[in-house]
Formats: sequence, structure tokens, C-alpha cells
Amino acid sequence: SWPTTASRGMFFVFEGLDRSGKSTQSKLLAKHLETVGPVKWMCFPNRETATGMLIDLYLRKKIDLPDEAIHLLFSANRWEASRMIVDELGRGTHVVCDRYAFSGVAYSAAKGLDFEWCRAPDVGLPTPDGVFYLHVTPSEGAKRSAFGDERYENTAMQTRVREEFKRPALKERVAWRDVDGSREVGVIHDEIKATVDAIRLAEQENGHRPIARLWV
Ligand code: 2DT
Ligand code: MG
Repeated sequence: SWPTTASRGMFFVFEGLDRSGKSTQSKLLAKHLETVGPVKWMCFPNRETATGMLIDLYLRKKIDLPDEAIHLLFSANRWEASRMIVDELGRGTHVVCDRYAFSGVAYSAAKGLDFEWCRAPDVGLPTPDGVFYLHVTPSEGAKRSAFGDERYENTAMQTRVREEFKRPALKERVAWRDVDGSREVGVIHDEIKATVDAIRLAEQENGHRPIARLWV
């Protein structure tokens, strides 16, 4: 595990398909946590870094890359931020993140890459204290605004990714929570807020656990 101080921040991740409400809910949770302390909101891919610029070009279909190569870039994009995440948590800052390694594995495996091969490069990253997987039914998803033009934004791909997100190996030693994302924004937020506040209270009472390494 990563070395930490006695009172570290908590690390929460939002996962799900495109248009599942991750950005909305992660920003609402960040706002809620700001009432108790410093918060850093982040998202993956982070398109601003060196690897992120290549990922952005790939997603906007400006460049092509082999499936294996783009998979490793997505992982490298997280490793670029891993030290910062650990440092922020160590300083007592809560970290809220829109997508993480779970998207990394689910999207690449949905393209046909071997599941265990996909998981390997992300093994050892900081493990979140909670993952909220926002799921919407295909029919609810279809009701939401139309897909954009980026790679993966089509029904066939989303259907395959949905299946990959169900794999138990994705959730091994991970505090994974399925959240019904078909409901109203405020209802979903209240449920997540209650869960997060319970996790925070338990951590305060039992003493903070060190930050574990993902899938180790
Ligand atoms: P956004 O629409 O959230 O910007 O994501 N993706 C994401 C991967 O294929 N691998 C990853 O590791 C991550 C983090 C999901 C852009 C797309 O990139 C996909 C949708
Ligand atoms: Mg998108």
C-alpha cells in the first residue's frame, strides 16, 4: 500500500457508460465534499497531458492506433496522475474522479482484447475508497441526448461495454456500488451522498486505512 498520514482524504470514482450521468454526479459529490474540506475533481482521460493529447486525437478520430497501444496510453495517462492523487489524499484532500481503470478495462475488453491483459497495466494504481457505477437501461440510454461523433459513441460498442462492466474480476477488492442512474439527478445524488457520508464516518471512527494498490 501507499504510505499515508493518519487523516487522509477519501478517493471516490464514478464509472459507467457514456451519458450515464457520471460527470453530473461526480461534480455534485465534489460540491458536497467541499462543505467538509478541500476537494480535487478530476477525470480520465485527462486530455491536457502529453499522453492525453494523443488520446484526444485518437478519440476524435484524427489518428489511428492499434487497440493495444491506445490501451496502454489510457493506463499511462492514469499513472501520470497517480503520484498527485496519493499526495492530495495524504494532504487530506478528497479526490473525486470521473472514470478510472474500470473504464480502461471495460472499453478495451469490449473491443476484443484479453480481459486479464487489459487489467495488467493498471495493477498497482491507488485504489478508490468507493466506486459508483451508474447504470442505465439501454432504453433509458436511448432516450438521452444523441451520441456525439467520438470513437465508441455507438450502440453496438456501448452494449459490449455494458457486458464487460459486469465482470466480477473488475470489482475484486474494490468497494464497488451499483447505482440506478435512471432516476432523477437529485435522488441519485442523495443516495450517493448518504453512502459517502457513511464511509467517511466509518473511516473517522476506525482510523483511516492506508491507500491500497488496485487489484493487488
Ligand atoms: P469521456 O467521454 O469520459 O471523455 O471518455 N475510455 C476512457 C477508454 O477507452 N479507456 C480509458 O481508460 C478511459 C478512462 C471511454 C472518452 C472515451 O474514452 C473511453 C469513453
Ligand atoms: Mg464521451
